[in-house]
Amino acid sequence: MSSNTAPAIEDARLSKFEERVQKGDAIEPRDWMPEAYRKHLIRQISQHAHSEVIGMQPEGNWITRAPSIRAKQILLAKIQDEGGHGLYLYSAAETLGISREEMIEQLQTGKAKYSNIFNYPTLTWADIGAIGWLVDGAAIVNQVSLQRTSYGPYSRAMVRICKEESFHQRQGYEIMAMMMKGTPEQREMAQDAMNRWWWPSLMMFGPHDSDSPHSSDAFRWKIKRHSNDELRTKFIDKTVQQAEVIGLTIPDPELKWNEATGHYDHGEINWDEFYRVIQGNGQCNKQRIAHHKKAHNDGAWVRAAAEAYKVKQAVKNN
Ligand code: FAQ
Repeated sequence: MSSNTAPAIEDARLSKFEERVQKGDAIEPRDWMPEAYRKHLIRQISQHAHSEVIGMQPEGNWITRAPSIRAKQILLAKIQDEGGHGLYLYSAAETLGISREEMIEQLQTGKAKYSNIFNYPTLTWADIGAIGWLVDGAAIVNQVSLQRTSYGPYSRAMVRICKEESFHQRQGYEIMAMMMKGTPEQREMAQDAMNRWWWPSLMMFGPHDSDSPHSSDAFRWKIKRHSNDELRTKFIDKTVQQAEVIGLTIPDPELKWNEATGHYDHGEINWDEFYRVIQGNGQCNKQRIAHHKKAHNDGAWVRAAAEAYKVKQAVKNN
């Protein structure tokens, strides 16, 4: 092979890859892909997986205090689903050549992020309603769009996850609707949860498009199909109506229907708070990671037993 053949082959592979992406083909683990595409996906999918797993903690806080056996069963099932979503997503990321151990290490050392939203405390039962309704509601809007993302394993994981998320969103809305039909104290509790979770939910979609460094690659490679701001607007439009139906007030005095755009205009998001939280300095970041480390260490014997079983089976089959 001459010295200039390698770059020529590389260029040909890149053109073929970009052509396939433009055509809407799914890229699969064994297909050639540019290194930057692989890295971009590992970052996004692993952060997504970490969010699902860390996201079990704020809700787990209420399992023992759920107000009825029905509510407890539903909450348990939901939290188990989130753990399952984490597993699909870690598996999807592993197909890109990173191990589970590396991803966990990146989470625990702060190299990998997880969603801003899970660094806020769950103070009352209404927070469980607000998480299901607003947080899962925001997650669905983002994930429905990701069902058509270009990487096959990620897109297929999203299809399955979205089915479960829509049940989660309804369970949250049901809690809020029931509380709004309750006593004045219950209504106040629901409104208080709404006030605390609204703005962090809007932050889940990420910075404005003009401040989103990863968006241009994400669009070029069809990893993202809609922008951060487009998805945020979609979420606001549908959630405002749901809030009105049950009598909750959106805590944004600047929220206003805009006839010309056909969407709601909203007040400015507190981006200082967003960056503070995602850089590790939110109310619960340290607690979340400490808890993750403890659970991971406590589970070391399970991993060792599974590994020993795998070795035993391999010996038996040889
Ligand atoms: N939180 O250039 P962009 C769920 C970071 S699902 C923390 O716009 P990108 C279900 C971003 O990583 C929730 N960090 O980035 C559930 C980057 O920093 P980096 C999780 C954020 O990737 C419900 C920097 O800011 N869903 O929770 C956030 O193009 C209830 C610049 O941002 C997903 O992960 C944020 N919100 O767009 C579970 C969806 N936003 O990496 C339990 C998949 C941005 O350079 C209970 N992810 N950053 O250090 C995505 O769609 C995208 O990654 C975005 C960000 C839209 C989140």
